[in-house]
Amino acid sequence: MFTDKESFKQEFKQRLIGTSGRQMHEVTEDDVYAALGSMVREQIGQEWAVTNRAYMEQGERQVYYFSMEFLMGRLLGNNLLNLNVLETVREGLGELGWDLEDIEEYEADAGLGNGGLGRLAACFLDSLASLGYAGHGNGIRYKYGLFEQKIIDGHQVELPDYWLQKGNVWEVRRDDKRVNVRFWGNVEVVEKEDGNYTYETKNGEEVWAVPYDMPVVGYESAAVNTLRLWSAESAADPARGFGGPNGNYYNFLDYKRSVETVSEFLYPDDSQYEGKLLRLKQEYFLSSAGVQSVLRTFDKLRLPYDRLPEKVAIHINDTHPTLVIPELMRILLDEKSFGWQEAWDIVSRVVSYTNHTILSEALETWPEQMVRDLLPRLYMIIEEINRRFCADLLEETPKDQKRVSRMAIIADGQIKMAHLAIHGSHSINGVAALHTDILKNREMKEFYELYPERFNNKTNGITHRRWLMHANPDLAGLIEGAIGSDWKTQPSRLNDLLGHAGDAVFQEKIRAVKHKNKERLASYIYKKHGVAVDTNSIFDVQVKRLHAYKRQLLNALHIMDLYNRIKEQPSLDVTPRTFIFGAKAAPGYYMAKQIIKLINNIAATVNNDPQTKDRLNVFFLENYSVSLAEKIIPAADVSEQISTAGKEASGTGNMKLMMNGALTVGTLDGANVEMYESLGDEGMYLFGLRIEEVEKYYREGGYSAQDIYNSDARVKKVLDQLIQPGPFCHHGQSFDSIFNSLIGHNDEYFVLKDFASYADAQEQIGLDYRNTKLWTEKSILNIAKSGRFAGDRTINEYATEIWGIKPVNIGSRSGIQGAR
Ligand code: GPQ
Repeated sequence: MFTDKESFKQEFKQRLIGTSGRQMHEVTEDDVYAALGSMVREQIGQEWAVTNRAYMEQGERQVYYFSMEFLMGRLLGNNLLNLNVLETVREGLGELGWDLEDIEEYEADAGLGNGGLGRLAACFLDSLASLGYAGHGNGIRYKYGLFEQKIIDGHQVELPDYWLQKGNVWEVRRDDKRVNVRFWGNVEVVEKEDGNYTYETKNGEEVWAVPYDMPVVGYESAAVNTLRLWSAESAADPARGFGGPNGNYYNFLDYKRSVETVSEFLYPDDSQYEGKLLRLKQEYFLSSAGVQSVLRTFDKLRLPYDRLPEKVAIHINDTHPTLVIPELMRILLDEKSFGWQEAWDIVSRVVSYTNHTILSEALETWPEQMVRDLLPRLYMIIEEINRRFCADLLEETPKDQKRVSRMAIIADGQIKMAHLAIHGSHSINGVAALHTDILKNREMKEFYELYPERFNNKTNGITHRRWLMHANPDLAGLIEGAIGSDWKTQPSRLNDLLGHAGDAVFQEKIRAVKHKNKERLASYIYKKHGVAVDTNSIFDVQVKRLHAYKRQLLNALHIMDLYNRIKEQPSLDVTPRTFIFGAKAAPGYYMAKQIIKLINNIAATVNNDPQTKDRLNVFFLENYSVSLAEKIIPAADVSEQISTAGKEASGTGNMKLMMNGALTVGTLDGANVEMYESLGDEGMYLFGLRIEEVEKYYREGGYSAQDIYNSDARVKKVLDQLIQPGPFCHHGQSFDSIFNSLIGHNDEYFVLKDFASYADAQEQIGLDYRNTKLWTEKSILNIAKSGRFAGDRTINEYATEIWGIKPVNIGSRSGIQGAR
């Protein structure tokens, strides 16, 4: 491996020719990416082996983070950063004539997740490795990641995301670690060698789970952890002919294809439950393959299984992998001969669970019959878990059969996965203080009363390495110049910036960095939309999944109102603003797709109207993804975090934008509440109903949206524009369904109720932005206070309070210049 720039260049040139089979003057940027990737990957491989040996030898507890989603994004830049060779490589490549940033664009975004939940998993992996914890990811290697979004005529169109097309330099297929997963079939009682009886599932469909491992490199730590992603393949068993049930070649091809669908694609729904059989198959596939592989690793320690909890922690990211609970029970009961109580004790000491939402439409419940057919043995076990649980509940409160029915794991023909997850775990956590309060005191109140010691809060956090150091290197450099580099390993030290908040010279530099980032984004927008954006305008950003509760609609209606006001009074003094949206809608979510269309109609009008285009611009940037987020977030002045209070469990984009110096306009929802604790009114623009008010309206059957429509002329005008020909409905279009959700269905998300207060906050923002000194001070305050929302803080809390693990001593990273 190279130790400095010259040796890098030397080695790289050789490798480039070697891997591409071309002469230097013939190579493409694709070739450069491939060569650099393989070179980095090889270096990581050395350290990976060292880490794995250290973990084995030290034999400490290891954590396995089970998640249906890992939204990793690109890895080249991050791996270079964490290996501490980013600058060396950037300079070396530059001298050879390539720009590292351009080369990074050749990597496909690993979009194996929908949004916050999947990206959180990716941030956690980064913190685990960087802090030196033995913590690994366990997920599915979807052949197709989250769909690619195209905007055609203002509408979202979905295209498949075949991210593996050009291969994936980071992964290693491990055939020796393959396990088998069985679906369907019938459960038989069989006699064991020792004369006892056990259960075995016969027939059915056997699927190979083949792991592809990806290294997860820590920053300034020698740890290289593993993200293990499972791929489904058909068991082409020669003893059974072609493996298919009917042993004929054509049948075999059908069979192979049907088996492979298990890991074919990621379900594109975010916080929305889809009760599809294939999704259940995916969940069991991940749970079973993951558990089997964890146990294989444990087997190497040659310890009895009652010591499993000392060595293994399995964390489930929401309820999607809850089947690890009955699956581990199955193995302990049927294969390891444990009695029920002993097995249950082991399982619940191993498993812990994070809840990510209280939205009822997101809570998973699987039809009993579907589970019984697909997973007959697991169904028996879940039934028994439920039987015992209900019996215990009834013993506690013999007169309260209703409580038992409410809390039961199986009720009304449905299996409630959250109930199973809570009952089978030793820890249940929410993802922000407010969210955990709601879990304890409302949604899961009776479970909290039953198991108070299990419930705890772990406010989310994000990796400052990707979201600040890598995405915004100029800001990182500026911070380093002001306060040194301790914050890179102790992000809470960002707080030291407070001493510079009032420093005029520092402020000027902060503004210059923001401006440069805005120019970069502006040139991206110019490439995509052909519009030259005014980089002195406020860059007002709302980037997140499209959901009614996140209220992109509130933002859109406000822009329509601004437009109307300028049209009515052309001399109106509004601070020029560029509204930037990025959002994918679930393909079947009609209302969300209508809102995308509406935003694009608004854009077409305000960007082209000579009276508004110098003051109002709107861009819906297509295909929001991790790599696009890395371009947008550093350029943001304003961060829109405007969900209906009580609906957003935490939010994590709010933290990324804060860390990059954007000021938040937001409701007291999710982690905004904790941001506000740190920032106060000087650092943040609060508006809207508080959760108590929202709850009160819900209890009392809502407020009257119609009243606001009748009494607020501005609101009335905007709403009428949704359904009448005019600036936002062209060629006979009409946004009836949006109008109806507000007026017909009485505005479930309080968009109209919060409109006036939102418009006021936005007006204040416009005024404050003109006071550059004040604004910059607020921006620095945000950066300084963002250390609290670094994932390292979160992961340290999980490690000590949930998993009971300490960093592993691996030794030092060697061979690389500057590495410690
Ligand atoms: N979240 Cl249940 C998702 O992104 N997908 C999901 O399926 C569920 C939750 C989000 C949640 O909406 C955000 O508020 C959180 O910040 C995020 O999970 C991470 O906890």
